[in-house]
Amino acid sequence: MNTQASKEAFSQAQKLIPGGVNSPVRAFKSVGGTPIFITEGKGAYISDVDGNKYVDFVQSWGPLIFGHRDEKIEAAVIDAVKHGLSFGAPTLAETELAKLVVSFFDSIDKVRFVSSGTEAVMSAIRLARGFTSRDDIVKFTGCYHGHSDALLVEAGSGAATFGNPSSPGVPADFTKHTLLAEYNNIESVKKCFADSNDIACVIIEPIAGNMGLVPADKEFLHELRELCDKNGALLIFDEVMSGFRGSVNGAESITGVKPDIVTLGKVIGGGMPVGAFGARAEIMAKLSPEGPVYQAGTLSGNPVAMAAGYAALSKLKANAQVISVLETRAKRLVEGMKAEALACGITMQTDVRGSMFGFFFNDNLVKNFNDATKSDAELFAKFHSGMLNEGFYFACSLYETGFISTAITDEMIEDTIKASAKVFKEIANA
Ligand code: HOZ
Repeated sequence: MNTQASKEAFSQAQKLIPGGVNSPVRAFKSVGGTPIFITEGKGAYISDVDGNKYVDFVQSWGPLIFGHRDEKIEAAVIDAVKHGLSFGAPTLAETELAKLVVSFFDSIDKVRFVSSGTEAVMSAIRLARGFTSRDDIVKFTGCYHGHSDALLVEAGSGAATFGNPSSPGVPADFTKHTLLAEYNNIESVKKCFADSNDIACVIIEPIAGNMGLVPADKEFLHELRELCDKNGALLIFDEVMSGFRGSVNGAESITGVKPDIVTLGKVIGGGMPVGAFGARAEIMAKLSPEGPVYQAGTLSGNPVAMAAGYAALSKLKANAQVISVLETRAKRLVEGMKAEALACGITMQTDVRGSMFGFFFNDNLVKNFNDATKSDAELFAKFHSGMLNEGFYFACSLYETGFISTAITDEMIEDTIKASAKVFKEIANA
């Protein structure tokens, strides 16, 4: 496969943009080679500057559940653009999207829109602190909640990919209120509550997607809920990635555990930059201008982003069963690849939640970040570049998740499995 134009584009970009990218994990550093530069996407496919075409299992890291250039979303965006790009004043579109979001989540009475997942989570933490009048927070090693100071501690995603789970530039004073626990280990959370009586909230990705895909055990989440209630702390589900991916009604509908605050992003923007956080009315009433907890943004509730989000979510409202169709495809994909790997003597651990899928080259089950780090990163890199060469675009880090969109057909899944068989054979025979 010729990727010369991408190589040249990357070299130009590196002269002007740190690392040549505007989000670190995109740089392909952990899988080797250079990132491919995308020219366009349509349905299940993306094309690059060299004219290569790939089946896209990244889907812009989650937002594009209906694939690239979904007709309804595209039309909604074009229509919104014709009315004006931004007003910094209320529009009907915000209330319409809010109504839709609230209709999906039992735990959300009111929602505020922001422009990114990072912003949503940062604001949710402030709200939890304001509501409880406490300072400490508990987060889990390997969970990623965006790049705000207090949360960039032992974080997953790009932070883990580059071995800097806690970043320089974050003053120790800013993270002294962040307590760390181990995912799926309730004793580690009990220890946090024993160490501090000032815990405002526990934040968790109930379906972790930033240390690879590692869903939380149901029982663990139930115990977490009980611990929070017993200690007067709020439970935050960070569903920026898993929202409308694991289930249309949130992880609460899969696990039976109701959070106090939910953070959202990705799918709710239909591909435009949007984040949101929501909770029951009593908690949201603390937020300015109703209450004293301050949070604001010039582009918050941007009309074009609201239109894209509304188009995406209303499609999901009308076709909620689509998640189980995607789940069946995702299961077939990982089971198929796992069997092909095994035939070549390679052991894979796989998991699926709705349209999210994950795999580790690991002999043992992965239940937390420590387990994930024991996966074979070199093998992952070989698999990634082999699949890219065959025309299949997977996330370029083992600490990320794969996504199926409705544009990916059963036939494409079978083609992916066939390609994986070829790649595993090449790896085994090398
Ligand atoms: N942190 C994002 C996925 N977990 C990656 C964002 C990006 O590089 O676009």
